[in-house]
Amino acid sequence: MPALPSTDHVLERATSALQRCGVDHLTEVTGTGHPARTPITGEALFDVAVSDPADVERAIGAADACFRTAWRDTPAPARGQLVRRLGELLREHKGDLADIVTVEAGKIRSEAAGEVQEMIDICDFAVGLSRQLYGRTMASERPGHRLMETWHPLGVVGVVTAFNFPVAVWAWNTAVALVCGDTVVWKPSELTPLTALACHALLARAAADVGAPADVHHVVVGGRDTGALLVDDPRVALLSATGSVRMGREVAPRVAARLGRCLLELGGNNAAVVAPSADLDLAVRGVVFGAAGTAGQRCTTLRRLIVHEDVAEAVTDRVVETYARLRSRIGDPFDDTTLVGPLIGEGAYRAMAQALDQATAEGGTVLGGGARCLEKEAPDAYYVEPAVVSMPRQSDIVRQETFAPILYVLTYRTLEEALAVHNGVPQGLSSSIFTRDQREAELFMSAAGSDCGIVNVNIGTSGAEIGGAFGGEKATGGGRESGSDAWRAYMRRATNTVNYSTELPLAQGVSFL
Ligand code: UN1
Repeated sequence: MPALPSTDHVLERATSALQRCGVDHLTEVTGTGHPARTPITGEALFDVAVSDPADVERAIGAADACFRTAWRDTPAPARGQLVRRLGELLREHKGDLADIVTVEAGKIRSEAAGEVQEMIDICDFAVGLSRQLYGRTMASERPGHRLMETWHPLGVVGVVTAFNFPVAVWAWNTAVALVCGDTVVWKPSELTPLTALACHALLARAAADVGAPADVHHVVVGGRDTGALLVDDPRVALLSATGSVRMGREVAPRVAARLGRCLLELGGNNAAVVAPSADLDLAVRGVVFGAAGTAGQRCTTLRRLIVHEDVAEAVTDRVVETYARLRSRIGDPFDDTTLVGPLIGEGAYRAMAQALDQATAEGGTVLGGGARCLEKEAPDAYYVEPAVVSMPRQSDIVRQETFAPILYVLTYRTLEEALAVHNGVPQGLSSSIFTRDQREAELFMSAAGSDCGIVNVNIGTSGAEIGGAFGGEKATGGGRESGSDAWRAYMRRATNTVNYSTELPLAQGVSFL
């Protein structure tokens, strides 16, 4: 098992990466601080300043003023130049940002680098988008009239992100919001303030380099109370929040009460159906990455395996065998041989242990994994063996999202039955089917198939590319971020009717005067 580094070593790595990104951490330390921690050892690194309500007020005020006086009137392709420069700086500092992601979120090297790549990709996408904020022209029913739509910037976008994708989800929102002419106030998870300070420093540098106003972007550091100030402020035109269903249920009615806009990306309880015709080698690899990757802490993590009874034993045995091999690859996420890093903290570990107990009480059998590891070396860190649990049916615990590496295995006889189980959970983020039968694949993607926002064939549930719209249905919140036409959520649409005739015909044939 890869040995753990000391907290001092992790601190040194974080500090030098932060400095290269343009953050001098010493200036961030204040009396009323908030400790930045690393899940690698579970210990505190140093304090960062927490924003008080006056800081949040100043951030929103400055972002709002910048929107009104400068950014919304800057041509979109010129706004794109800011994002182009940000993309260049992200390329230059890919290793530094990946280091900070590993320090704060505990992601293994390749996944941390992949997350930064996702930021670079969305910057490329957004630069192209800055010349493609297209509106339609419609045929007017009146002679001498033109009917069209124009997309305008919306205002301040409040971005609230979670610990598990501390930089990519910010980048999806921010790169797109900036080219759309919005300004951004970002509240990162209180578990990952350092990644936020690094991203903010890089964006500030990009703004200085291209002559964009510094106030296009602000970071506020804090917990729920800080987030609530964004939620309730009428100047925040769009609140884009990623997190738990519980958080979404609190946020959505409050934003609705002021008739603001919300974009929610909440929990998933993602499943893969493995059909008898599936390529089992491919399916097992897809399942294991989806379920054990990122130590089960993606919103797209595979949590339920719905496998046909003819192949259930073969698939389950192979997944359990592969999980057993993972056991020697749990540990220091900075070590290149590690595949499973730490859970974010004690709460996540307790939730996992409780879920395993409940699963057993509901008739489940733990087929492998579930134990805590490395507790002697790092008593405050929480490393776990990813668990596979066979369930007799989709009981209560299976219907919940436990943000930890637990894969529940259920079997099915007919595809109809598999679909009922698949869709029989409150969440609707990501889904996949492993099959070589085209009818099954098409049915799974049809209106009568998976009810999720992401529906895959012969790949796992996680690891979506930025080019598609990302988000889900039902309790996942309905929002879409990232690619495709998700940009529309960050703009307001004006419908324009222009009369270039000398007459004034009224629509619907109405006559008046
Ligand atoms: C998340 O876990 O909040 O599709 C985002 C994926 C990543 C994004 C996950 N591209 O797994």
